[in-house]
Amino acid sequence: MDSHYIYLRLERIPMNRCLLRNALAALALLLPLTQIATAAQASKEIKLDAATLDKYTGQYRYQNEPDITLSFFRDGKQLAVESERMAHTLLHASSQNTFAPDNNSAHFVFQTDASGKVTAVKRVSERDEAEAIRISAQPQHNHFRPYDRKEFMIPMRDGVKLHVVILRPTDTHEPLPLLMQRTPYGVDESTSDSINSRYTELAQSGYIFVMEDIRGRYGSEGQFFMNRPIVDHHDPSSPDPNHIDETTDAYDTVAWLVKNVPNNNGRVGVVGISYPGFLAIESGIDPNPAVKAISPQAPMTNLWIGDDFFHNGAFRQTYGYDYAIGLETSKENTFSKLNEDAYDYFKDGSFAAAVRKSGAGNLPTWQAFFTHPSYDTYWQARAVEAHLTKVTVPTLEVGGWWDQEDMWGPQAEYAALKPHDQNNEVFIVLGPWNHGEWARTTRSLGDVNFGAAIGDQFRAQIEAPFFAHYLKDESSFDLKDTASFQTGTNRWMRYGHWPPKERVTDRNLYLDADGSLSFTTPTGDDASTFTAYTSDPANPVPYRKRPIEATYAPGGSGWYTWLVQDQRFLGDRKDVARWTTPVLDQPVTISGDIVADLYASTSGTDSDWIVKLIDVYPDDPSLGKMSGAQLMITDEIFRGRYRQGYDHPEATPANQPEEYKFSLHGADHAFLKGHRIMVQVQNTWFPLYDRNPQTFVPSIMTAAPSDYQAATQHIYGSAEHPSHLILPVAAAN
Ligand code: PG9
Repeated sequence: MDSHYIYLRLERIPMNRCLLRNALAALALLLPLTQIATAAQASKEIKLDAATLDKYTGQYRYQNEPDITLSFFRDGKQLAVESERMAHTLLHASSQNTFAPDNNSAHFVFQTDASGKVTAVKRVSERDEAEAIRISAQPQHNHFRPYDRKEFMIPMRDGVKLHVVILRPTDTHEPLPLLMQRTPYGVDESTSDSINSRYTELAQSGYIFVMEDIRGRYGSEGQFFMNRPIVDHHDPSSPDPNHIDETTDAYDTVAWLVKNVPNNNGRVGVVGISYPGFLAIESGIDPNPAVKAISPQAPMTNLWIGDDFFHNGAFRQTYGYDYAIGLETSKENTFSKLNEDAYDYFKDGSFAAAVRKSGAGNLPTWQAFFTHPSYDTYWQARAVEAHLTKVTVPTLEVGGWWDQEDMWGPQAEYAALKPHDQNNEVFIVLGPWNHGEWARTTRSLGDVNFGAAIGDQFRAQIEAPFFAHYLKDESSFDLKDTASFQTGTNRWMRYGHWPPKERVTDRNLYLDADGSLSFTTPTGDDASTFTAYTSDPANPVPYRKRPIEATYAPGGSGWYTWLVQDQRFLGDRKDVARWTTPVLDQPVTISGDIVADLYASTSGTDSDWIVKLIDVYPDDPSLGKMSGAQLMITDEIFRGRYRQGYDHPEATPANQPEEYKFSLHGADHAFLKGHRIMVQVQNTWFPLYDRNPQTFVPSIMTAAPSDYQAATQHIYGSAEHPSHLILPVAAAN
C-alpha cells in the first residue's frame, strides 16, 4: 500500500497524496521521497574523519531554485543537512565525497576545484539532479520551533470518535489560537518537524495545530463517504445525532477543542488544500462560533460541474478511477499502480470496461458514476456552492491558474460568497500554481519560470497575516479583496473584486475560417466559412505526452504539470483545429473570466468540445525550453449532450450548427509583444476524459464498442455563426 507522506529522514509530512508530488518537488531539492527512490541502491556506509567532514560544512544555494539554501554540518562522526524548511537530517558517507540520508533516496555529491576547495554539491536522485553552489563556509541552523505532540479521540454527537493529533509550541505559555486541518489522508505522522517544514510561517507565528482524521479514515471511527452531502441541521447547537456531515463533525471537534485543550485563546482557524479545502469550507457552514477564520485552498466544490470527477458533464475517467481506488479500497490511501500507459489501458472501451479489468469490484464512487452520469439530485446534493448563501466567517480562498484537480472550486466559492460579503471578509488569491503548489518553495511550474518563489510570498505576506489578524488581532493583513499573480508580466496585482470590474472590456476574438484570430466580426456565410476535420475515437488526442502514468504513480507522473505542457507535443494532428493571431506588436492582457462561444456541428449525434487558449512564445533561444512553446492559459471541455441543460442529456441533431457556450474560467495573463495568441479546438482529451462515442447513447459510461464512431466536425466562422472567445481585455498601463 502506498504511503502518502513525504519522508525526510525521521519526520514525515502528512500530506494529501495529490499534493505529494508538489511537496516532493518543494522539498525534493532538499531530499526526495522514499517511495520514488525505489531503485536507489542502499549504499555501503564508510567512516570519514572529522577533518574530511569539516571540508564540506557550509551553505550551498541551488542554482535553479535560489530561494533554497542547504546547510551541511558535522554532527559527531556524521555529516548532517538542514535548511529553512527541512529538519536536521543525518547523512552517511558512501565515498569520500558522497553522502545520503538513511533512506538512500538521493545522494549529495560534493564538487571540488583544482585546488581541492569544495565549491558545490550535487543532489542526485533517480529522477533528476540539481547543483547547489557553496556560498559560505558557515552553515546555518533552521529556526524550527519546538512543538509538543499529543493524540486524542474526540466524541461526535452520534458517539463516533475522531482521531486528532495536537501540536503545541513548547516555548511559550501564551494562550494560543487553534489551527485545524481535517483530512482523509491520515494525520499519524504529523510531528513538530513536519509542521515546521510544511507550515513554516504559521509554525513560526505559533498556533496549536490540530490535525484530524475525518470519519471512517485512518484512526477515526465511523464510515467514510466521498464528498459527504450536507444534511439539514438548522440548529447545530441542538444536535440531532442522526444528522451528521462534515460540517457537524467540524462543529463538534471545535466545541471539544476549545473546552479541552489547555491554554487556547478560544479562536479557531481552519485551513486545508483540496479535500481538506472542502473540509475547510464545510467548517464555515453553520460554524461553531469559535471558528473565526477559514482558508479553503483548491477546495473541491462541485465534483460534477468543474472539479475532480467531471467538467461540464465530461467524465474524468483516469482521475475517477485512480482516486476511488485510492480512498475506497481501504481505510488508508491505496492509490492505483497502473504499470502500463493509461492511454492503452483505457482504450479498450468505456469506463465500464476499465472497471471490469480493475478487479477492484464496484467501489461506491464508481457506482455513483454509473448510476448518476448526469447532473441529477445525487450531485446537486453535493454541490457545496449551493450552501454558500451567507458569509459566516472570514474566508481566504486560494487557487492556482494551472490546478489540474480543483481549479474551479476556489473561484466558484468566492463567486457564491461575494454577493453576501457585507463586512468585507471574503478574499481570494490566485496564482501561477498547480494543485496546492503554494505550499512549495519554487520559482517555476514545469518549464515556466515566474522569477520569484511565489508560494513563499503568498504564505508569508497573505496567509500567515490573514490568520494572525483574525485569530491573534495582529494587523499586518492588508489584502482588500483579490490578490492575483499576473503571468506574462510576472507581477502581483491587487483588485477590488474578482474578476476585476474596472479597466477591463469584454472583446470577442473570432475564429476565422482561414485559421486566423481577429477582433473583427466575420462576414462570410455558413456554406463557405468553417473549419472542418475528422474526430475519431479510435485515435483520440492524448491530453499529455505518452506514456501516461497513473495519476499518482509512485515513480513520478506527468499529471502534476500537464496543464503547462508545451502543446507542440501534438505535432500537426489534423483532429486539432488551430487559429492564431499575427505576432503581437503590443501586449494583450486578459484579466477575468474567459468564455468560449462555439458554433459547431458534428456528423454524429453527440460530441465533446474542448477549447484551449494558448500563448505562443517567440522562437528565441534565450527563452530556453520556452522558445516557441505553446503554453495553455485556460482550457475547458463541454459534453455536447448537455447543451440544453446538465440534467437532461439530449442527442445533437447531426450536421446542424449548434451553439456551445461555456466558461474557460479565470486568467490574469499578458500575451507579450512578440508572442501570438492561439486557440485550439478538439474533441478528445484522452484518457483523462472518457471518449464520447459521438453516437448518442443513454450512458457513455457503458457505451458498446460499436457506438464509437468517427465524425466530421465543423467549426463555423460565419456572420450567422461567428465562433469566438470572449476575452476580458485589460486596458494597457
Ligand atoms: N483533488 C483531490 C480530491 C478532492 C476531493 C474529491 C476528490 C479528489 C484532493 O487533492 O484531495
